[in-house]
Amino acid sequence: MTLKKQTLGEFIIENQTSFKYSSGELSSLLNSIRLAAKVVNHEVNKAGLVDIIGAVGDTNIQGEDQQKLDVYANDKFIQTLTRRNIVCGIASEEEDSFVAINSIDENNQNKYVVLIDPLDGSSNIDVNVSVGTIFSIYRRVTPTGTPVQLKDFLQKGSEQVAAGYVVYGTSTMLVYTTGDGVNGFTLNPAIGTFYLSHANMTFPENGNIYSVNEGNYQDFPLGIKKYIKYCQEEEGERPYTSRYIGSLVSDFHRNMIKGGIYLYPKGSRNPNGKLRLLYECNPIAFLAEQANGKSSDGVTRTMDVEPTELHQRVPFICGSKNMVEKVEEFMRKFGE
Ligand code: AHM
Ligand code: MG
Repeated sequence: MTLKKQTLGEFIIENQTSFKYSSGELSSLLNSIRLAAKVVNHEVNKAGLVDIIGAVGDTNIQGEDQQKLDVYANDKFIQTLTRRNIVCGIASEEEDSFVAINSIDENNQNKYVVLIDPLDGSSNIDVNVSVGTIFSIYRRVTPTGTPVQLKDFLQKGSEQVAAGYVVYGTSTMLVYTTGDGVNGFTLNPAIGTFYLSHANMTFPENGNIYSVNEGNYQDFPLGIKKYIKYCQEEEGERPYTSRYIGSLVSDFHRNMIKGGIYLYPKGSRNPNGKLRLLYECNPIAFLAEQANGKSSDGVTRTMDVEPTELHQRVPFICGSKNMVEKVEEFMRKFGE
């Protein structure tokens, strides 16, 4: 007997009641992200056709301007969430400031804000390597019907109500959490439907993969340098395998399935690391913790960091629990 696969749409509806603030609003929001993801996926899949359909700045056969894919993805996610009128504000890695959506209208009772990195790892597009979208959802802290404010976005990661990513890889997957575990859905491109393919995803407690841009080695704090050497030593399960795609979602996705750790530490060139707390680190940290993994800057839990600005960067170490704890041990011992 073959079991009927559950679609993402069915899953969202069936799990709506288990969500503590259930009002259907979060379900509509997740459905909009699902829709925008399909549209962006379609465009990402055409990326290699640039010589045929035209380069950035050209006008295509339908008379539309060709956009850079990260700009396209940003527009699509913002448009979809705005037109359906289901959030009161959006902040994006691609925008200088947040976008308020009819939040001044007292009839607008939308209580969620979305923070998004519409196309992360976009330097990989030109070479046909996976990229991703990362999203993070919070309840606004200011009253509904009043203008949305910066403080609605500057919330600690521990306040997230949902987070997830879409990975545009050999297959396209949407992976998300609403604080009740992590589930992954794979897109069947022939019919444009996401199906539950990875139920209840969890990190193995230990792993043997480390993902870091070792080109920055000289720049790293001593604790991180010592940890990298530890990964390379021959003892027990070690040396570990090095795997670095340079696309956070893909590196994280692989590590969650196989067991591993991702590191983007600080360095003299990037004094706070490279990755953005609100658009990249917090949503990935929420997924990691929901999947029995761990995330910190080497000392402090990522989701406990108090945000001070929208585009804030933090060092980011995330993955299998025991591996992250080992890095923290090295940081305590050797520090800078
Ligand atoms: P982006 O937001 O400009 O795409 O940068 C984020 C990406 C991550 O996906 C990836 O892990 C990292 O930058 C790679 O950086 P580097 O090339 O410095 O190793
Ligand atoms: Mg990014």
